[in-house]
Amino acid sequence: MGDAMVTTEQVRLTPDMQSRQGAVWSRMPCQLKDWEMQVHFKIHGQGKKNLNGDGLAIWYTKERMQKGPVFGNMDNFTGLGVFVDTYPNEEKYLEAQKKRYTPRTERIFPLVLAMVGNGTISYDHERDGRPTELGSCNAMVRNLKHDTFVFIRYVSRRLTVMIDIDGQHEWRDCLDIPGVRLPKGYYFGASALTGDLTDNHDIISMKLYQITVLNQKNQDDNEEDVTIPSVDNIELIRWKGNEEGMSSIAIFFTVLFSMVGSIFLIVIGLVVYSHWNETRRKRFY
Ligand SMILES: [Ca+2]
Repeated sequence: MGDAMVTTEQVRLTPDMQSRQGAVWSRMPCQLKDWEMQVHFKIHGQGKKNLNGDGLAIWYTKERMQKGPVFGNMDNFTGLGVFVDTYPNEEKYLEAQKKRYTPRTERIFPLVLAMVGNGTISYDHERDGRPTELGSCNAMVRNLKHDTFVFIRYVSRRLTVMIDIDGQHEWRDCLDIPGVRLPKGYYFGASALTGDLTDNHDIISMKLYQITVLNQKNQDDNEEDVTIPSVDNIELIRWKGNEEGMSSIAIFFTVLFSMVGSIFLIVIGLVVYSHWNETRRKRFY
């Protein structure tokens, strides 16, 4: 869909041109409980370091074929997104805000990041998804001569992402998160987006493997089916903008209590003043 071009060698999600977005989606929902997805991709373009973007995303979501701002896919998605983010928006965002805010963890770009959405959570593009990040790692993936792969494994509710980008045919750990609950019957997809900054975002192959886990049958039978994506021990927060600032409700109550407090003080003041006036009058006459 979108600006994606299908050739015999690859699906070019976006060409190395501004303001493009494209995607490919599976037609069939995935009914596997445990699976592995191996994605062979290539990101390359004319842009010099830090002047290219924005990256591509691999999806396992309830929704499919919905254009939007999250690497060419819709925001508030339901399911899993694994992003290969090639442009550090947060750096520029903090510079522009003139904030002397130092992020807790330094992140080096290009960045591979995983996010789980439950349909109400927004991806914060300005901050490269930091508020909703489950895990991430650095991956120097641009303009390489050798093949580059990202590997997503979802087995026994454990999400593991590995990368093979050094041309050594070795998987390198990127992130590993237990307790990830993803329903069956979602769709696989890949999408990419360019803005002012550009790159060719190519998908060469996506290979899905069913994984069979032994000795887990009894345990699985006791677990009820997952209907909404979630991650154990992590609250998938709804992102509302400035995390240092006050929310509108907080501002409302602050103003309300300030007003009530001021009126209370004025009333007390008036009572004390009239009482003092009276006693003074009594003293003089
Ligand atoms: Ca970014």
